Amino acid sequence: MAVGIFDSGLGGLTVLDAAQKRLPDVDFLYFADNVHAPYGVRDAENIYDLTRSAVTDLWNRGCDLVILACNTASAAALRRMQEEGVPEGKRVLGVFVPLIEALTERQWGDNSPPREVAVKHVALFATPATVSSRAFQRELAFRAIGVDVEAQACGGVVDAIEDGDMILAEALVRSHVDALRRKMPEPQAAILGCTHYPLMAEAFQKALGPDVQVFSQGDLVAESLADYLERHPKMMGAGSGGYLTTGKPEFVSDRATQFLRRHISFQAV
Ligand code: DGN
Repeated sequence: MAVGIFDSGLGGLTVLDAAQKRLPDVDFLYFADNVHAPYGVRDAENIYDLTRSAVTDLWNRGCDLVILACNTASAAALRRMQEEGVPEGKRVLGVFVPLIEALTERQWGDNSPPREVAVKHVALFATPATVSSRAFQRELAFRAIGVDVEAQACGGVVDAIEDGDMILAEALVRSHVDALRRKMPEPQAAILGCTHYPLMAEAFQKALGPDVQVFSQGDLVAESLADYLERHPKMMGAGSGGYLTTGKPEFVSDRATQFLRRHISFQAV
């Protein structure tokens, strides 16, 4: 039995890792579309096509439930896939909602009208595609009013992480935080709106300072998944767990092993 987890590359491992810790008895099949990464600089149509094809592959391998552990794919493809219809018995979920529920202190599925929340000034760090989609602001507006969101498109960070160049990634994080501060000098909270960024969480926190609450998606998505599977146990699906990549398995395995600090072995799709 396996739940599918999809990302364009390695960032979704931050969600997978949290999900494995929260749900040790569930198998996960991870799909990294490394050959097409990064998605963050592609147009929405292309991101939709790539995402749909990877998710269909995971469904065909027996994963009834697939998590888009990628904000860029969630922004460009999730609503559209849900609206166009998914095959019977299959489901696809994204990573925005658990994060926004945490930010707005809502319980899962609380569909009451938008209301004032404690946090007023929010910095959003995400890929260029996620920022230009405004999907985060749209989902937030369903739940909260009076929140000022300043978004910073963090060009280059995903590539640096995928290449394993953490020194460059850290320098880019500092410069993106500086750019954000020029637009919003005193954010109260910062959203790491890309699943790659928790790998740089310390650099973000250091650049933002200790007074800014930094929200990452891993634990929040894992908790929400645990809740979902409790209510829908059949969605654990068939098939077995593992790691798949459209890229070069050895290279991707080395990077993943370095990030998660345990041996990970990817296979070619
Ligand atoms: N990890 C992806 C996200 O959460 O948006 C970004 C990956 C990419 O391809 N840019």
